[in-house]
Amino acid sequence: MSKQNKSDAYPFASGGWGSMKAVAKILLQEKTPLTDSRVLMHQNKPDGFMCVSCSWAKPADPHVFEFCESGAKATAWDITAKRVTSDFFQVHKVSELLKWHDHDLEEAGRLTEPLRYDAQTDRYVPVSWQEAFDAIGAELRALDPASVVFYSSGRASLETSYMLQLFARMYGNNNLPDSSNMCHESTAVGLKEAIGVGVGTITLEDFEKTDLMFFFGQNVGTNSPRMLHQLQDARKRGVPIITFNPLREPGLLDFANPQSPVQMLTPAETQISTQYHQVKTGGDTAALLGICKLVIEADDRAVTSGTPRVIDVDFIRDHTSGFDAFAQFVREASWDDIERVSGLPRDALEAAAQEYMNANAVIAHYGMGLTQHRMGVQNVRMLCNLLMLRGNVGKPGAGPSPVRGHSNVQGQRTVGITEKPELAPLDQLAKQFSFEPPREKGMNIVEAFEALLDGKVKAMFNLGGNLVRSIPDRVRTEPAWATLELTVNVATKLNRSHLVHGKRSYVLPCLSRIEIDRQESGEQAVSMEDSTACFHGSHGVVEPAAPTIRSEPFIVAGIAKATLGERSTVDWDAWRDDYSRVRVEMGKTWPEMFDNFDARMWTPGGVKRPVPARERKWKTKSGKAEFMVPDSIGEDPDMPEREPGSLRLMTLRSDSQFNTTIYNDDDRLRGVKGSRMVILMNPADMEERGLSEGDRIGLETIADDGVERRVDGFAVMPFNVPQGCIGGYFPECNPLLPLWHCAKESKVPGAKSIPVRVAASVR
Ligand SMILES: Nc1nc2c(c(=O)[nH]1)N[C@H]1C(S)=C(S)[C@@H](COP(=O)(O)OP(=O)(O)OC[C@H]3O[C@@H](n4cnc5c(=O)[nH]c(N)nc54)[C@H](O)[C@@H]3O)O[C@H]1N2
Ligand SMILES: Nc1nc2c(c(=O)[nH]1)N[C@H]1C(S)=C(S)[C@@H](COP(=O)(O)OP(=O)(O)OC[C@H]3O[C@@H](n4cnc5c(=O)[nH]c(N)nc54)[C@H](O)[C@@H]3O)O[C@H]1N2
Ligand SMILES: [Mo]
Repeated sequence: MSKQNKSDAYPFASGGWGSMKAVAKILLQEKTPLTDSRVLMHQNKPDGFMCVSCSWAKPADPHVFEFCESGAKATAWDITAKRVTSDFFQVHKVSELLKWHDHDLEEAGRLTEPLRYDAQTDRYVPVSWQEAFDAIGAELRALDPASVVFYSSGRASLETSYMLQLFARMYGNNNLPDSSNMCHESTAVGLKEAIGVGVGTITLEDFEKTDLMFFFGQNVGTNSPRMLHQLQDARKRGVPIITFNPLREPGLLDFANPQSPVQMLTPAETQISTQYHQVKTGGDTAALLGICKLVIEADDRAVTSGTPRVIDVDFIRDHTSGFDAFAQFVREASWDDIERVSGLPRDALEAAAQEYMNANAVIAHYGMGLTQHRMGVQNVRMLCNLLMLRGNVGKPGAGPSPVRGHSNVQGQRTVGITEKPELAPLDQLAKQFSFEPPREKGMNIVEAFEALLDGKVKAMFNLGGNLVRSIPDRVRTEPAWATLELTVNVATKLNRSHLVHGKRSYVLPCLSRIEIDRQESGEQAVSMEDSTACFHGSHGVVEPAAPTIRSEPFIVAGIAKATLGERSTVDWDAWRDDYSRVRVEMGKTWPEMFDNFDARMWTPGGVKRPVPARERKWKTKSGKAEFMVPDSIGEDPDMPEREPGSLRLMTLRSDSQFNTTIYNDDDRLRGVKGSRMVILMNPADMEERGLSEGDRIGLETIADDGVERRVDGFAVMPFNVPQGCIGGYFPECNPLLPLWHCAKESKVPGAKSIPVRVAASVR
């Protein structure tokens, strides 16, 4: 862990002076009084609030300023001085607001009053909380529970999530998708199959014990910048970092630590990646296979020559199954295929394999570059194959490290937000709350939208999120959203999904976690789970944006009570008044995780959730960690190289956005300024198409389902990216992503490999 000098005077971490300027700019833009920068002091501290941006671990011994540029922006965005009151809707009709840019909608400020859509005037009009709850309750009672979906976006606390899953199940369905369905569900499925638990196994302590780290498809500088501190410390110890990423991401190359005055004043940046391999998008299974092949062949030679073995023979014998079939497959794999699909020459993979074989404890970090593919689950399993070859699971300094997205997305799954009944403790819930929970599988997010397109989904309850923008296939899904009978959105800020409303629609403004939450029993705290499976308490530090805003538990309790009435044995009012009562129930449902949680939730560094694979206990079908033989080495079934000139589009985040929340149009780290409508392209691909920098192009999806998917108006920008691969921004590119182009086992949309062609170009 980092041993920074606590008196270091530089408040804005994550990447040098540019980062500090960006933070100052957004504090000014949001008119947050400068004193509010003191709010940032409470961010990610054991006695403060947990950042609303990413879910990276919170150290027990935090820095003075345990936040980064991205986290500071997210905080400023929530505690903005700007407000959207009901007067705003007197001025702006919904049809007018539909023409606004995503940025401008959220930039208008915090929502302050509960709102109901009024079709006659085409406006949102104020409604009292009780009226809203009663009306929503009546609507839900009138609908078939099978036709209602409860989406969670990943920010809501463990307490709110526990309440929501119980409400949905008492109401009558398991339709509880969350944002991980578009994100790390490939991890939940892949790691569960491989090592018996759907979360990563490392904690911050492992950073101090590791001798090598891999980075597959995760953009740490933008999406989890606080992690750069641990990476920098490891680098100072001489730990190599080997990165696989099609783009040369500045945040993965160097890091200037703004908490270190010396670094800020001199150009003494730390080199983050010691090897950087620009794998082709979708080529990771092939690259991993190449490294596995080199390891297994080195081991074969060791057997022949009688030298020490290269693979961890004891681990493989005692703890795994399926090794022989995997080794056979690996030995037979051809270098031609590996090099063609990965886009990497053999000697590059040899350099990576050599480091891997020299290291005793290896961590593999990864993100959307592995999971958001048709082969997303297979990518995750190949990564496990590589780790397992040398026993790199369940020992200090080693293990898979999925870097999760939303600040409580992992925790929501932990407390029962899941459409998969087998992952929820239904028997226990039945006993604890005297009801019969539904046993049929619910819908994940892709299935929910397929059903919506088929007219089978009638209502969507959204605990955060902006699905109209975040989901694939906007050309089809956005019009379908407008056919819903009922949309209920619990939100902090206005977004497009509130405007493309259902026939009846409610927008319910909720507190941000940064705000003080006062209920009958006093100020309330909530809790979340970070990326390393540690739970943390969090309480707000600023006054609510308006006295009419309610907390998420308040809103869920209100709707649950109004919908379920006598049917429910839960005293929803009591839960609303005192969240520790919810934690007591969580403790009854999962004593191993939440027993006596109220007393433990403020533990510095968090409460470690039991993760059996950390102890080499494998909750898989065979009771062992499982090797997997890949179906193919990563050729995308939707993307055979069938059309000359076809390109693979990866949709990316900039450093000025949080998912569909756009802070501004710049991407400082990648050097993009003033527009998000850009396509990053290899200069040779540009030349082949007669394109020069700044030329305008349209992109068209290559698919034969008769749907035209096309977006125009992109400017081409030359970029260091492999030929055949291009990058664009999410959510602007979402109309190009077909709903069915998703991983078959996890249904995570293949947002990192959309087959496209350049449709038109204008100079
Ligand atoms: N500031 C900020 N922080 C965030 C978010 C945000 O929007 N803004 N979003 C949050 C959420 S919900 C999530 S899920 C995470 C997402 O964080 P990441 O997992 O980092 O996701 P992306 O930004 O989509 O980009 C992933 C990286 O994968 C690379 N990549 C693309 N295709 C491939 C491939 O085929 N192989 C490999 N090896 N690499 C590839 C891209 O070049 C990019 O660097 O961040 C969270 N944190
Ligand atoms: N093409 C493409 N598509 C993608 C991705 C990609 O990389 N490429 N990434 C996918 C991923 S990883 C994810 S996680 C999804 C995200 O998809 P979503 O969950 O749909 O979207 P967000 O942008 O995270 O949600 C933003 C909205 O949440 C609301 N909000 C903010 N804070 C709070 C809060 O504290 N409480 C409540 N109730 N509401 C709040 C605000 O109103 C805000 O407008 O998008 C996915 N879609
Ligand atoms: Mo995500």
